[in-house]
Amino acid sequence: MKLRRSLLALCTAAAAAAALTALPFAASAQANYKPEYKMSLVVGTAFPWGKGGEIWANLVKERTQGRINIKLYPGVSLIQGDQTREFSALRQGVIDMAIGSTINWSPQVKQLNLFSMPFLMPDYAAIDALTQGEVGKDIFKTLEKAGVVPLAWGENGYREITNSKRPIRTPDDLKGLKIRVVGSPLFADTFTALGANPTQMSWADAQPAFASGAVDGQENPMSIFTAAKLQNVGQKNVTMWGYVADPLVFVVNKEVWESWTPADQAIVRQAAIDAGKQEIVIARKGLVEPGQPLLKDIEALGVNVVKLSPEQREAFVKATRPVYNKWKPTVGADLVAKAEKAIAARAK
Ligand code: X2X
Repeated sequence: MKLRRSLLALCTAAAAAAALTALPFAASAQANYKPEYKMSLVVGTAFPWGKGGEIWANLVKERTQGRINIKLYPGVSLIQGDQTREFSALRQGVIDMAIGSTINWSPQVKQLNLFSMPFLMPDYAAIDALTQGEVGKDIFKTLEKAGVVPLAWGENGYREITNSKRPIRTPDDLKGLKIRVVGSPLFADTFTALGANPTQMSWADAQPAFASGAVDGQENPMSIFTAAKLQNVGQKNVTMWGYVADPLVFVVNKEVWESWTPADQAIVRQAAIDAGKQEIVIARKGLVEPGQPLLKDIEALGVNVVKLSPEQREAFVKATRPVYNKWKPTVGADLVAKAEKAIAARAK
């Protein structure tokens, strides 16, 4: 009896001692945590992209029991709407984490222009062959070297051409149209090669420019078209040409990442992977099912949707081939070759 009591006392003392040493550690780890982490996004939760951000933030909050609390900043509001500055701001710590388009970060990370090379990726299986394969791993290594922590892939989508003037079926139909393009010079080259008149502006500036008629057209995924209601700002002609698609990348600022315990890092990484998978399904909704129901919804809004025959599409491929070749060395000849090989070997 006496022995049992002293054993019990010993165990209690040991447990108390363990608690005493464990407690300050946990408390100090958490003391470094910010009350709120800022997540940058170009668009909000009405769009698949913003939904992905919401899913990621919610999963992290739930799985860390609120230790990591993420707030969404859509409209790239932490950098006054200038989406091409997002990557630098992430590196500097103005932004804690982001889901960013490869296009917006490509001025700083030239390899990301890969996805904007005209007509590189003929179908969704081709996008997956890149992001989920060796090319995706190489690009993550590049991003790590550039000073951020990449965690998972998502998707904005295939960028289709729209305009207020006329249906586009041939490169000639693009002649003279003023087309708003995103931040990478590769886009200016592509639209110049097609005879259009490209003008670079942020997404924030673009929408009033469509409304006023200052620009005639633009290119964006159909999920962006519908959520932003571009039919209401004159964009009545859509051509499904699938010339480029922009994946999204889930990343965290390096210092923020290093301030988290390994267990919390694992939670944030897995949550990004889970959110990315869900986001890709949302982004493709209505476009991968037979008959592409999303296009019927868009037609019902009074929009003319042109689908190109393989021959018609080929004319655009041909017209933009010099741009593709010009950009190969900038993107990296080895990376482009690896991507072409992965696409040729994809399971269709
Ligand atoms: O600006 C665009 O076109 C958008 C919203 O698609 C991106 O941020 C790349």
